[in-house]
Amino acid sequence: MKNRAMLIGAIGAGKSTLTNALLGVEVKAYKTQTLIYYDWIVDTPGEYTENPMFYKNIMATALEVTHVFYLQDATSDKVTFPPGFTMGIPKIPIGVITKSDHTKAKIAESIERIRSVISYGPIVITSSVENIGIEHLKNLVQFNDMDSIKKYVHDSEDEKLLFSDSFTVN
Ligand SMILES: Nc1nc2c(ncn2[C@@H]2O[C@H](COP(=O)(O)OP(=O)(O)O)[C@@H](O)[C@H]2O)c(=O)[nH]1
Ligand SMILES: [Mg+2]
Repeated sequence: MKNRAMLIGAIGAGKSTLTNALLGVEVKAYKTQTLIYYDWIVDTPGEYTENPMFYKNIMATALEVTHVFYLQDATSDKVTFPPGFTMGIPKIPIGVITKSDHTKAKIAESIERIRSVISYGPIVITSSVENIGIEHLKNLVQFNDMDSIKKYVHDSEDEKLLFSDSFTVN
């Protein structure tokens, strides 16, 4: 299977804007009511994440991808994903904090939130508007195992790229 990422996150978290930034093209901006397949990205409706009734849709769509981007809006106080949510989805998890450029962005709080969702995996602080962290996301999707991802994160020495590891005590 070609490496592909599914984007999940609340309504307004920035999924469609991030899709544009990742693809480097302006795809039509509208409220995504259904799954939209682009080249290597699957954009999902925010309802999938906000309503547990749709979790089965997330599971089904996950079968078609290699990576899942879990979006946490830095400007939102909403708890988007239940703790440990990534454990139920057997695909490489990547935490994405969106809107880091925003004046109301709460980065530290967002990192803590996404850490509780991603027990073991990378977290990227991004801004689709200012093109921050976008390159890291593209690079991360090329890796097929977490050891390579962990090495990439450490070698990058970028404070906007973290690795969440709640399993290893050190
Ligand atoms: N400041 C800022 N605003 C953003 C960013 N990404 C998205 N937004 C805004 O957040 C709103 C929701 O974005 P959208 O991509 O439609 O969210 P979606 O519902 O998850 O697809 C829009 O008004 C975007 O302009 C960002 O990186 N920075
Ligand atoms: Mg959208």
